[in-house]
Amino acid sequence: MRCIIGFFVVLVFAVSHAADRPNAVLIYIDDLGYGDIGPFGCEDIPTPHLDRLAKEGVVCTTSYITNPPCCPSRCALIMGQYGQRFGKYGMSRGLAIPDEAERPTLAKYLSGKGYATGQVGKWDIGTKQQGPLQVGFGEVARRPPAKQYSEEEIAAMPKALRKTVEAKKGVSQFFCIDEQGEEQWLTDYDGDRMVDFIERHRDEPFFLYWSPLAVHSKSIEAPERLKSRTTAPEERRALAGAICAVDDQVGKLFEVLEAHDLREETLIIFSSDNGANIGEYGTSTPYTGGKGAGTQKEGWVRVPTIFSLPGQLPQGETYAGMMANFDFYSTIASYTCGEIPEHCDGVDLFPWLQGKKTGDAHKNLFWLNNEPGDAERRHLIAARWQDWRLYKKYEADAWQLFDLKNDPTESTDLAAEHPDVVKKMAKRHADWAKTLAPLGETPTLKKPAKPTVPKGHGWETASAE
Ligand SMILES: [Ca+2]
Repeated sequence: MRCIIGFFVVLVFAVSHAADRPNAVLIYIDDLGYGDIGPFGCEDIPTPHLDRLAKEGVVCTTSYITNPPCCPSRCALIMGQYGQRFGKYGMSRGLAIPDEAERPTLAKYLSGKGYATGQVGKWDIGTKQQGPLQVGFGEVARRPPAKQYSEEEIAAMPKALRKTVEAKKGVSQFFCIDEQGEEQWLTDYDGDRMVDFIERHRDEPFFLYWSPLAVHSKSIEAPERLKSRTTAPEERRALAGAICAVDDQVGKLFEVLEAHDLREETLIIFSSDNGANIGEYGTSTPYTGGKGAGTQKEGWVRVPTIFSLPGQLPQGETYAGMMANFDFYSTIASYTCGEIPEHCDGVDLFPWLQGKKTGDAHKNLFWLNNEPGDAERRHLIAARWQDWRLYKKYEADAWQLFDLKNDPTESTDLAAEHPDVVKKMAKRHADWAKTLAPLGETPTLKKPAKPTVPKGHGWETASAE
């Protein structure tokens, strides 16, 4: 009898354990533009799974990254803070992220709470010694070998593709070789790793971070089977095809979660590390700007974001308030563990997404990239408040002011008409800047014995380190 009671106690505990310790999947696409998926108005690239995610979730139309581009954006994301809080004012690639007990990365925080934590895809965080396993992830998917094109394959390529592939000595950027020795589109390979991770950890609380190389340039290798699904004009067919592959993986995610009845206890966050790559014909519609020549405009930092958690978050709704990528940390921490570490700049977004709170999750957001070593096109000093965007490129410049609601393309500078707004926002920016750490020094580190993300197939675990 005691044995039977014991069995039921274990069973009841296991059930409540699953409900109390929900899962989170964070998808962070590289260079996906605000206007390049269906839920954000894109019409020439079919994204049925993202459309479904939006239908079963909340589309966040004023979601920002505060530290562009790739590397700083990911560092801010994983730390749950403005990058400037740890001295990151620009690209600063190789600058360490904090390694402090009281300031854990999101992965370290969740690992410490007993979560199975895994990362798949591009890393680009911290120093060359700070790989996923070193900053708190329990597992990292090894990077598969790249496909090596044969001379015959190269000779048969259209000229532009041939030029790109030859520049890389025939090594493919987006085709890899899978465990069976077959070539596979890297994004598809990543999706299979996501499925594998969830399959293996379905009976325990997990956090999965998928940060694919897609849809970073150059998407030119995108195969016809992907491109032909779109109605994109010729110049953006490659990017469009690459986006289709991203959408496919969201489909795989739905499938594996549903197969194990985990859909309603797994928060899915989908977002991008920075705005559209204009060079690849990405779009920021209705805004302008993006990666490349457009880094001074809204489209560089405003990204397409979707939250989905049927049963707890509304479905088919839009949240138009201001929020930032560092809110992902605090929202995941709050949802999974019921608390937010003190160092976080972010808030738990649930009350806003649920409509319990209205307006902006952050009344003000700030940008400050004046790192002397960074590319000048990326210098950016800006603030957002209500519908206003205050902006200048260099400290010595005059402020410009734009009304994003009535002028999303930032065509008319209203600074002279609204000196009071300029003064107020500039003062807030200056006050915020006073709270930041000084510019960090990027170390010159020797190449580590092992690459930051291990190469091969399968998974490397922290316990094997
Ligand atoms: Ca990027």
